[in-house]
Amino acid sequence: MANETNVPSITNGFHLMVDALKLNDLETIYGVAGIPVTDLARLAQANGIRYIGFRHEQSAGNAAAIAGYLTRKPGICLTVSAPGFLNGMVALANATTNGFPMIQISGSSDRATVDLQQGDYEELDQMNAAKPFTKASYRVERPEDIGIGLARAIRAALSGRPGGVYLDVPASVLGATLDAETATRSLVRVVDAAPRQLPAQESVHRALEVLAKAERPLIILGKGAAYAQADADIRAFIEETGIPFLPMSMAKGLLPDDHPQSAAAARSYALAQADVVMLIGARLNWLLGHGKSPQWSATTQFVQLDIAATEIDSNRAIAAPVVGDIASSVSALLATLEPGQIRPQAAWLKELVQRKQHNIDRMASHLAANPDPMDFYSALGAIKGVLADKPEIYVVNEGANALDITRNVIDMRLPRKRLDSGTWGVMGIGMGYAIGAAVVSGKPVVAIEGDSAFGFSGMEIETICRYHLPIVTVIFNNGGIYRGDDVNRNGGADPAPTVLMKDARYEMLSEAFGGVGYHAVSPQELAKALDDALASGKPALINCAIDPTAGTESGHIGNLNPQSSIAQQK
Ligand code: ADP
Ligand code: TPW
Ligand code: MG
Repeated sequence: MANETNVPSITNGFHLMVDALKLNDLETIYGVAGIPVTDLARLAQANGIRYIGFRHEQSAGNAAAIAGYLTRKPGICLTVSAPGFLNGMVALANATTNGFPMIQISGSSDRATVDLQQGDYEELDQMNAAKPFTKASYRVERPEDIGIGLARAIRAALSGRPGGVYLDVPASVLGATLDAETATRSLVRVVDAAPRQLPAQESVHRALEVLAKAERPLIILGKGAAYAQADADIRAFIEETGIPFLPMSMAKGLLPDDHPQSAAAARSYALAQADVVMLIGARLNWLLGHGKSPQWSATTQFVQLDIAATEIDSNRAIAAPVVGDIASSVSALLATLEPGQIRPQAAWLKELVQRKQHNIDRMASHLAANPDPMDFYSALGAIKGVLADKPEIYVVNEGANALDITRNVIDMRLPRKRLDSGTWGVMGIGMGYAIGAAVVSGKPVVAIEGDSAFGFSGMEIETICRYHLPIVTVIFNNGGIYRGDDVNRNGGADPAPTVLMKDARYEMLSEAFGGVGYHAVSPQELAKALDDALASGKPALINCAIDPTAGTESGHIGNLNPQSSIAQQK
């Protein structure tokens, strides 16, 4: 009756935020509830948004970030004020660093009190705290700005190089009322949030000319290429030109790792010997030795495809930049390429094949050895066997040795199936990425985790069990960070800085929450456990006993530890 008598119906900030998310097809929220966002989570769930509640905001944020990477829609993370906000910030900063689209929406305390620093509950100037770690940081101050605020956040997260965006929503804005008609009009559905960015045609010609002069060309695929979802065109360009390619870790599977043109097994040789390198969505950062000596030749010329113009010449001069989105750039290259224009020298391809074979043989003998206790290779040999006919499975991976050796051993055959520590080499992404991947895809996930790496997000095993997600966590338990055999240099009873509990029964964590737990001490037990766990489709954790002396300090990047000409005391 009231509506028929000119009394406008009323809505509030909670409803507006839910409506704004739904209007933009943002269908999942990853978060931790509490003041002032509990009712936002409840209302979202009531209105058909899937809400995944975590044990720690960092994992919620990591799930949102990887969901963004996989779906090209910003992953939404919901946090409470101050400490919850800060817990989520590591994930938001990591998303920005890796180029994953994500929005962290956080409740915040009373503006007037916060700004006069009068000591509010969970007081923090969150919007400004977020700025250095994000692509953009906004605050909504009025309920009628929720729609435009979310629209700005979506566009900032998705356009150009994707990244993490912070959206601050004070408690008062969530609770504020306004009339339903004004509210409806204030909502914004974002049109074309990641517009195509066409490369200049002259840049396309220049790139092809540089490649045409190459004798020993090489293509490096990065996670920007994987994110672009231009899989068929990238493959066509590589196959038509015959140029060997090298995938960065998260670009593995863009073309299958067993593709004849893959130079992965001859990586250092290929980097050092190539005369022209084409980077497709990969930065010349530390992961590529900054493009400099000793890994690279000083005379190598570069072609670089990237959406961010400022990435060009960041570490080395780029002879042929192609600035645009990768789908448009690769399609322009294909359209402009003339038959036979690019021909790698036969001798180059032959050298790479020989180097590859040598390394593949060496790897095969590592994998076949059957040491007791297991080392990383024998354990991974077992996992490789089980995953061989299951290319659709996601592999999440973190650790040091557990990361580096898995990356080399486990082949990927489909794009965007490998999710790992990425640009920062960060620990703590494991369970969050596994949950995000399982939620958006409904597909099984195998998380291969160092025992230290696992600890950063281990409590999310409860989340995995609570939502019945098909995630199998494999822990490479070598009793520590890098190794489990270091000693206390003062001879005291405390363990050494890198040592963790050697005989920890991590599998019981899974059992505690109704999941299955396995303890594997041989490759046969590990293969059987993984097979059974995947067949069941239920949450499981496999604790693998790995030789505490099997790893090396810092895995493959021990050279990054500070060196000093003065010998260490003791
Ligand atoms: P990796 O770690 O695999 O080497 P990086 O994260 O260092 O990859 O590099 C990815 C690059 O891809 C970034 O420079 C980013 O700007 C770029 N990029 C991301 N998405 C796109 C896209 N759709 N089109 C073009 N470039 C992109
Ligand atoms: C957020 C430093 C790099 S690798 C690693 C740490 C703590 C763990 C290595 O041990 P793990 O693997 O996982 O058992 P393994 O197989 O070699 O024994 N804090 C953060 N990120 C990083 N990278 C670190 C610390 C680190
Ligand atoms: Mg370890």
